Amino acid sequence: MIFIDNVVAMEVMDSRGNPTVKATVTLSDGTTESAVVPSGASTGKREALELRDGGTRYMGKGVLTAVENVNTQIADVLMGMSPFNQAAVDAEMKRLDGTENYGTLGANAVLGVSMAVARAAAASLEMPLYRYLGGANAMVMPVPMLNIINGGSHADNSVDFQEYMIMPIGFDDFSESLRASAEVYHNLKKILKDADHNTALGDEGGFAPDLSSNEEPIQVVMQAIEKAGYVPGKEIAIALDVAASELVADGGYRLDSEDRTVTSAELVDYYVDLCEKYPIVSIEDGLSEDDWDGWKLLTEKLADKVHLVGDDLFVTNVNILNEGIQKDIANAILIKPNQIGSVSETMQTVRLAQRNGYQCVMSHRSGESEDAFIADFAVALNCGEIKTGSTARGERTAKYNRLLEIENEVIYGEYLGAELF
Ligand code: 2PG
Ligand code: MG
Repeated sequence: MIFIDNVVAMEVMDSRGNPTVKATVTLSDGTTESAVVPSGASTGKREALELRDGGTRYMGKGVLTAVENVNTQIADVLMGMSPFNQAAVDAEMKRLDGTENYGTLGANAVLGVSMAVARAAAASLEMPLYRYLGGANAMVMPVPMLNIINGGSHADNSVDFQEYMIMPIGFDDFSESLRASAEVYHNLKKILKDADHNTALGDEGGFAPDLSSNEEPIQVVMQAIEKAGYVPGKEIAIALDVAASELVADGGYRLDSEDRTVTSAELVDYYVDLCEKYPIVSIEDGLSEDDWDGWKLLTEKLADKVHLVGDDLFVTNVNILNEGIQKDIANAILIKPNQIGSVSETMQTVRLAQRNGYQCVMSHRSGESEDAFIADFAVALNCGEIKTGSTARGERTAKYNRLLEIENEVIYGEYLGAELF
């Protein structure tokens, strides 16, 4: 019988120059696989704990304690276990931690090991990761959401909304969708350059120009879609991540670039107006994680035509999602494994979402690495959508490039495109 023979971790660098955990698992048959944990900037309050060392080293962001937790406590309990029972491995780490949010070991320690175990199991069986995790029925190639204008806490510009994304929905397959998206990206760069805007990139590979309202980026993206020769709304649609939890101030939502503070109801009206003017098919975190009344209003007004995605709102947590389902809040969920801490718990949340008709969007974090685990994971869970940045910066393209490989292997695969809406 093949068993987990060794578990070790080390501190490596993420895409923002902060340290993160890389875990490596070795099996008794000699298989060795690793995984690197991502890290967010606009994090939800109820996310699992990301354990940082504090002190002066790396401005307090070191992860040597998390690394040590892997090398000692986690390694101790996992060694000898089968790598082919992911749930048992994850449950064992949960038991060892003893808290709801991985407050003892750190979700960064646990997730790294959880992902590395899945990878090692797949490699030992000579299966691609998406096939191991998803089985014979893992066939859906996700529609990408490409964040081509970055704002909010991902860029030092004036734009309040965090992400302006394009969704190539009018194409037959993933690779054509990616090509069209890259063309829009290049046209956007030209438009910005011609208008004397800065074309430096934000954390997720999108541009980060100073624009004078939160609507102007949408107009610029519309121009870029057209300039690239595509029909907005039909071939390429628009998605937003407002990350509204970051805008809460003065008893409302502060829109600095527009020099005004608005109520939930006013913000919802703003979205309704934007959705009438532009082909917006998805709005993530339109309201803050604490504003469930606002979310209810947003859901009532827009759920029949737009995906309303809960990120900070649900933090990939099965219990919070369940509360949302009961209260009829949102109709889609962002799936970030590090918000909840293990592969099995992420899958549990996706199952609940899918049973209840909530669209799942597999997602990167703004702090990433070359690890493309989420590309395989999106296909494994037939998510249908993936958000992993623009077509620039290696940590973002690693995921798209992995999806291109997967697309070549998946026979009888589907690319849902406009069918999603
Ligand atoms: C988000 C993410 C990813 P962060 O808000 O959806 O784009 O950002 O990782 O900073 O939370
Ligand atoms: Mg978000």
